[in-house]
Amino acid sequence: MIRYFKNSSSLFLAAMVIAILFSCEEQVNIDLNQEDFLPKPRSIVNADGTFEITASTPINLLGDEAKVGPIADFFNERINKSTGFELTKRQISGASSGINLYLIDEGEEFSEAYRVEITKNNVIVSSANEAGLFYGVQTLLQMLPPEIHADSKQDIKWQVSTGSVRDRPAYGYRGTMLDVARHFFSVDDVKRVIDHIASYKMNRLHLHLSDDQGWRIEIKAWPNLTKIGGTTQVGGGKGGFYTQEQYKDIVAYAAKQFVTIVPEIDMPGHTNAALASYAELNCDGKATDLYTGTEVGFSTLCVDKEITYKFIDDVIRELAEMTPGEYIHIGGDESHVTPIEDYIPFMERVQGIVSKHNKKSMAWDEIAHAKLKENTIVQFWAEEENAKKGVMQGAKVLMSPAKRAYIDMQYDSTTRIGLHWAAYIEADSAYTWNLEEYVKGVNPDQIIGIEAPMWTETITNMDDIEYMMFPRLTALAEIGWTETANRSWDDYKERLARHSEVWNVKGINYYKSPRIDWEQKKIEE
Ligand code: TNX
Repeated sequence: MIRYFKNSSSLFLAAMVIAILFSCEEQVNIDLNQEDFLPKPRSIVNADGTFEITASTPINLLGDEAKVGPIADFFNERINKSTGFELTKRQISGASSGINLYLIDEGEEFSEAYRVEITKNNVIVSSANEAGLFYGVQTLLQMLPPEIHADSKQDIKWQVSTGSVRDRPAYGYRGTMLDVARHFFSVDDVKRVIDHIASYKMNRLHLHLSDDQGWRIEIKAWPNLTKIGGTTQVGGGKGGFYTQEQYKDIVAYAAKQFVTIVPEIDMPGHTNAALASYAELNCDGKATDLYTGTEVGFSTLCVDKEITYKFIDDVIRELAEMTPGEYIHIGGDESHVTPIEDYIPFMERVQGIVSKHNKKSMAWDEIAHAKLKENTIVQFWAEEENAKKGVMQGAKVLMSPAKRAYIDMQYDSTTRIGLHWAAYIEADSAYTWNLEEYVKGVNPDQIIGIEAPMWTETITNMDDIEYMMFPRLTALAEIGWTETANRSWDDYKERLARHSEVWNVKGINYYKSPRIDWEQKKIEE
């Protein structure tokens, strides 16, 4: 079964010969090197010729059907509306004509690595793991005409160029954060964000589930958190929250696209919604008023009260029970009214609660003031000193430098939404940096990856989210996926311009950055 790998180069030679023989046939020949892949794959080999998907193309499942079947279903679902096809799945034992999804049962040392090999007769997407197979399918989708994303049937030929792609990510953690506390977003909105990030091979969605302005996750032991704390948001709107069933639905939806949800309960600061819901969490025993403004740093849990730790234990326990991912994010940022001598033992104790529930802690970089538990991740956003303090304690760092990776920042001073306290982040500024060099003293092997946070003080609906995401999400996804040596702004911006046709088809209102020539057309032979 593994033989085609060894012979792949001769297979391509054969494919090329066949392609030349049949070159009089009418076909669109796209050079694979001109494809608008985002993020850029590690290696691309072009061949002459095309493979066409028709209504009768089968999807061959090679390997464990329970694992490969859902990935075939995902592909079918994605292409169904635009093609009108429902491709037949069949379990077979060797690659055949059609689209082959091949889960190799041995021998790949890199998780998420995949290959896509295309000849005139077949497509073989292969990987040693399901995530890799899924990314191979995402790459195949990027090879198809942009109209593949239309929601009505299109009368065009569904051709892809022959050749091969071999690929694997540079970093294992590639994510986005969505702040659902400042403004609440529906389950459907969160699912659309998951679709977006997964299509660029990101694999984590961090949900900022609590802050001064709102508590967004049902906790059965503390019902007022949502009954009271869930009823507001910035600007005074009605807020909202996810029931545990809805949260589990989000987790399951994300898992199908190999995205892990990282839930955050921010503490000891950013806690006004909880403090307004339960008087006993306050040192003076009085509930605060609900808050709908955008100030930060004015609230704190009462670190001296035992009830505070009972509260945290209940919240983390319920959250851990419905979160299959390994991390619980415990915030720890901007606790300006918690004295440092209180902050440190508090963050140490909360890490212990997280481990007790068999999860690992993640927290904003301020946590490095405290003693870190083994496996705690420091999320760098503001203070390089904190990131360095973290690695000196042996911790790994997640990179979210606000000056480059905060997708709630305005593009320039005229952007109608967004903040600019860290920087204006134009399309090129989001792209032209790398994880290895950003903080001197934090080395590649100490970095787990990248996360692009979307804070939502000024962002109120899906249209706003997409406007701030595109075209920066693709830049940050590529920084996490593609090795630095294989990236360049000039090459990226051309791929991006061509890829924007996908956003047009999907109805995404993206920012038409003047740094990009959006009229760039696909180079056709
Ligand atoms: C800083 S980043 C914050 C958030 C704000 C954000 C706005 C971080 C850990 N804290 O509370 O929403 O700036 O950009």
